[in-house]
Amino acid sequence: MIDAARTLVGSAARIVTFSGAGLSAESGVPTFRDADTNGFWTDYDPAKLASPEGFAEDPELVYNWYNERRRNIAEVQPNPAHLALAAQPDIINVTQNIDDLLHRAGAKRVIQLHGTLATDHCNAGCGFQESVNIADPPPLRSCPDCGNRLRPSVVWFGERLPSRAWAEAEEACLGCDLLLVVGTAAEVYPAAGLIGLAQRSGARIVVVNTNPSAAGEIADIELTGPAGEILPMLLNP
Ligand code: BV8
Repeated sequence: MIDAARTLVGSAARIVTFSGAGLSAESGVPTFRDADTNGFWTDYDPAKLASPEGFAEDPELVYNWYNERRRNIAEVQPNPAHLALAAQPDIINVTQNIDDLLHRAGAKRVIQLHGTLATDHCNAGCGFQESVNIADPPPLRSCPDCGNRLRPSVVWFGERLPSRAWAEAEEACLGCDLLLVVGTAAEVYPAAGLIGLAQRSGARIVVVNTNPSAAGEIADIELTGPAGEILPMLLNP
């Protein structure tokens, strides 16, 4: 299977990757689905905390939960999967991840559909935003411009995706001839809809995942195993 996938990679002119939490798992960043194996997921329901309602109900809890995740990401390193992608400058990386590991691996073309932990912005939408030091993040605080709260610049459940990132991701998936789907359960929409969009536009689909996923049903090739082992085998010359 890996040889067949390598042949697809070799003959593809425009490769796009669509990734999720599994891409960063081997770096030591907990995913959403294996919540029972690590601290900051076990006590909380991500879908509840990662929502405007959750933030409104307990802004301190939600903001501190993101700061815990910020410190975790600051302490870990890109893994061989991030590095293998970063070594291919022509690949466009569409990711649901809010970490900066692809950027730190040197990837130049990264589209973050669900935002980033590296920035806060005004929850009231006045336009204020500022970068934060994820290694030593600031506390929950008010917007200096309008007095409302600042929040992490991530997309919460029930919120629309950033329109520019969405447009760029759609264009990339419509125009690609190979979509590598890496480390995602492919259950969160509208992001997961990009896989079907690419396929309907004629792209071949290769899935890399340690477990079966919804993407497997429409994949041309499904490679089962850790991204940190498979992507170097798939992409390195
Ligand atoms: C929207 C940022 C509408 C925040 C995230 C009911 C009510 C409200 C909404 C909905 C609803 N029903 C459906 C919806 C839509 C909802 C949705 O899809 N819900 C799902 C749960 C059914 N979507 C939304 O709400 C979206 N917005 O619809 O707005 C709208 C429209 C117009 C105008 C206004 C509003 C917004 C969704 C974005 C939510 N934000 N993240 C944060 O991180 O805190 S989603 C979150 O899930 C992350 O981004 C994560 O990446 C993403 C998806 O999860 P995965 O990446 O797939 O991670 P997961 O843990 O699930 O899986 C990991 C995979 O990796 C597994 O398959 C595993 O096997 C694999 N793996 C593990 N280790 C490895 C590996 N693979 C390879 N190698 C390894 N080593």
